[in-house]
Amino acid sequence: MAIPFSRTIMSIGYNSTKCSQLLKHGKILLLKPIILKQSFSADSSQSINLKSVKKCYPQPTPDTHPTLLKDGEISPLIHRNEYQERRSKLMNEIFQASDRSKTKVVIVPSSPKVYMSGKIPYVFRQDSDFFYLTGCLEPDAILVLVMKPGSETYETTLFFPKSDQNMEMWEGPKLDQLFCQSFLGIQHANFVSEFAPFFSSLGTENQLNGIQVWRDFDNSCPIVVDTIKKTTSQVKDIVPILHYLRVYKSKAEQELMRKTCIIASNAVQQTMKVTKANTCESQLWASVDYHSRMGGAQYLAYPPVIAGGPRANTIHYISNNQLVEDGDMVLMDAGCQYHGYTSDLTRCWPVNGRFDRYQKQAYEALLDVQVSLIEFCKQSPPLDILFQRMCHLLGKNLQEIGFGTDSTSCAQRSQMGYSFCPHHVSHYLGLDVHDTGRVTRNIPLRPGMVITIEPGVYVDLNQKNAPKEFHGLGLRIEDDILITETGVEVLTRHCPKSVSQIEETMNSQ
Ligand SMILES: [Mn+2]
Repeated sequence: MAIPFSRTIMSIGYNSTKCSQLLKHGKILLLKPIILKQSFSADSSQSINLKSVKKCYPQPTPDTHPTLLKDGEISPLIHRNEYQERRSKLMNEIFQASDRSKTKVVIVPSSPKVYMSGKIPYVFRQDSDFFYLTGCLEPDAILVLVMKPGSETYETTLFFPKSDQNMEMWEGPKLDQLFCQSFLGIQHANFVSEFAPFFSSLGTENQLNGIQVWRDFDNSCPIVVDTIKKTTSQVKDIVPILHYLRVYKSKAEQELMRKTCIIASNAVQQTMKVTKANTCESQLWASVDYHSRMGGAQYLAYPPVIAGGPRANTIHYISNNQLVEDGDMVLMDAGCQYHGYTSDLTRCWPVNGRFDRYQKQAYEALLDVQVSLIEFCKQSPPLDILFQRMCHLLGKNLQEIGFGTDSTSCAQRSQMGYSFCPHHVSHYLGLDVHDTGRVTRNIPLRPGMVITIEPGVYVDLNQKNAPKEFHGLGLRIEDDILITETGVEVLTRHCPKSVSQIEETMNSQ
C-alpha cells in the first residue's frame, strides 16, 4: 500500500533532536543488556497448570491449538519470555528518559470492540502496541506498568472487562485472573472498574505531582483519558518509544514476516492465473482473499487495490467494482495478516497474459528502478534517500523511453520522476501496514528492519510530458525487504515479477 509523500515531510519535521535521542536509545537497546525486570519470576506463573483447572480460554493456547502453539508461546512463534522482554525493554527506556524521583506509570489500552450497527460487531483487530506488549487478543483491556522511585523493578497489571455467564454464552470464554497470570504471564489482574481507584491510590501514595504518566496517545480509551485528566497533568506519549522498539524485528518476528510474505506472494500469483478479460475486479479480490486465508492468513491486511486499465492511476483505488478488459493491465496491491504480521505486495500484469510493446517498455523501465533500489538497500540508506534516488532513476529511465525531451537536465529528470510517482517509495512494515509511523524516514536502515520498496509510474490520460502510447497506464511494483547483517532478504521474492515470469505464470495451468 503506497503512503502519501506529504507524511514524509511531516516525519522529517518531527523534532529531530528527540528522534536522534531515541535512535541512540535504539542503539543502546541493541547493545546493552536489559537491567530492569518484572518484579516476579516468570517461572512462578508456569508452575500453575492451567490445563488442570480450566478447559476454555479466550484465545488459542498450546492445549487447545497444539498445531499452532508450542509450550510457552502466547502467539505463534512468540514465547511468553519475549513478551516479558519487550515490556522490560520499554521500562528500561522509560527509566532512562524520566525523572527518577517520580513514580512512572505506563498505560497501554487494547482496542475497543466496535459495532457497525446495533449488536453487529466489526471484525476485531487488536491494537498493535497492546498486542506487541502482551500477545493478548481480547478487547477493552488496559495494560499498566508501574515503577516506583528508586526501584529497578516494575509491576505489571492487566485490567480486563468483567464478564458473566450470559455474555460468555453469546461470545465465548473471556479473560479472567487465572488466564492473565498463568497464560499471559502478567503479574496482577483486575477488573477494568478497578482501574480508576488503582490510579488514584498511586496519587495518594506519592502525592499527585509525583507521578509521571506515559500513555498511548494513539489510543484514546475514554476510561484512561478521563481518569488521568482528573489526577495528573504530567502525561507523555509512549508511542514514539514503542515504535522505536517495534521497528527492529526479533528472530521470531522475522520468521512471521517471512510467512506472511510467502502467503501473499502465492495468493497474488494464483490470482494472476485466473485473470481474463471481463473478470470483475471484485472477483480478483475474492481470489486473493481466498488464497491468503487458505494459505493460513487470518484476513487481508487492508482493502486491496485492484485496478484495471486507467483506474490504476488512482493510487488508493479500492472500489474494485469494474470489469478488467482485454489489452489493459491490472494493478493489484494486496497483503495479508498472519498472526498479527502483515505483508504488502503490488504486482501488475496484462489481462490477456501478454504485455504489449509499450506496456513492456514502461514496466521494464520501472522494474529496473525497483531492482536497483533493492540493491541500494545494502548500503543502509534512510528511506528518504531511497525516495530521492527513485526520483532520479525513474526520471532517467522514463526519458530513455521518450518521456520529457532530450534536453531534460539531470535536475529536471528527478523532478520528472517525482511528477510520475508522487507517493513515497518505502515505509516500515510489521504489525501495521504503515508500521511504526513515529519512526522518521531519515535514519539509516539497520538489520531487523522490514521495509517496502514500491516505485510506481502513473500516466494520466491528459499527460503532456509522456508519449500518447503510455497514456492511461498506471504501474507499481512492490516487494517487502528484510534488512539482514549481510545485506537484504526479499521476503516476497516468490511472487512473479519479470515480464517473462508473469507471462509464463499467466499462460500455465
Ligand atoms: Mn506499501
